[in-house]
Amino acid sequence: MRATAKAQPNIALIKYWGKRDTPRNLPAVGSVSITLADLTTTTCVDFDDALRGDVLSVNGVDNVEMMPRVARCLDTVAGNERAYARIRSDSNFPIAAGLASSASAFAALVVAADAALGHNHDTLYLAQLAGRASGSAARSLYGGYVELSNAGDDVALTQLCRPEDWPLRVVVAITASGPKAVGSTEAMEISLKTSPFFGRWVEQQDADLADVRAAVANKDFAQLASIAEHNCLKMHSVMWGSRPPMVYWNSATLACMQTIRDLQSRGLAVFFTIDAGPQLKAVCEPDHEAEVRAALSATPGVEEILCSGLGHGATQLDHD
Ligand code: 2P0
Repeated sequence: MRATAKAQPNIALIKYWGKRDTPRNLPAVGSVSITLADLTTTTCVDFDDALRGDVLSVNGVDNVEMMPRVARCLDTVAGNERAYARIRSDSNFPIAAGLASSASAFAALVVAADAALGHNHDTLYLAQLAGRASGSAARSLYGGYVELSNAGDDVALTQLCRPEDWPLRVVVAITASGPKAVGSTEAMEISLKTSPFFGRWVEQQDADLADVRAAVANKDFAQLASIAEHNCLKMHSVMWGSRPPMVYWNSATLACMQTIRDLQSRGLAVFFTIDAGPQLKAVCEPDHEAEVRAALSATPGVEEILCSGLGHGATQLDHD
């Protein structure tokens, strides 16, 4: 009972920050993301009755730290009476550094586990299961421009636009490659409990979602840029206003923001977004990618640049 699946991380343009139901890991707000093409996580799940416990390796190294979360996710797919599994997960980009590695990891895990069991559940159901493990992972089941909405007592997902219908490019400036100080799950809880801006953040999200939906429908880059930057900076304002404050940026993150502002003032179609980590993600029209890449590479403190197009949702690769 073994299968392999591949999934890509996604970058939120309208952010998920905060939960309305912590035990079920349901988000407080809807979100919109773009699924990447070139950053991938490949996960093999092998359920084996001979095993005496689950075994996880991440990028070739045994990992016990992630095991409880991975085991809980497998329980939701296979049930509590399941056989133990050997799980091997490999990513071609830095993990746990604000590059949404948990999104691609749990999307690939759910698809591989479902395929190994021969269940063939539909994409929405698998997305809902992936979202239980990591809210953003639900979006990586779908490709292109993806909206996650709160629907009844669960989430619903919609592909707003296929990747090939608006093939923007993403240039990621890595400014620090270590793991982040405070994980997203804990940071969201702190924001909800302590940030004076959290309530306003939730109240305003539907308007931002409507604006980004319209921008994507019209392929209006300027509108997308304006609303995505606004939403990103509001999310970070919520974090900065928390107690203790959560500041994920470093000086290079700010330098990269200035680089994007300079490019914008010269008329380039580019905008930035930043998640729960110090990396800056620049989204641009394909004609401007080389210039964006060069400018970010030359920005002090940038350690590495990754580029990606937009891709499709998680897919099963093979099955024994
Ligand atoms: C997002 N982030 O929409 C936002 C923006 C980070 C900043 O979703 O607690 O790892 O596992 O559901 O999915 C990161 O949060 O959080 C995230 P959990 P997750 O992409």
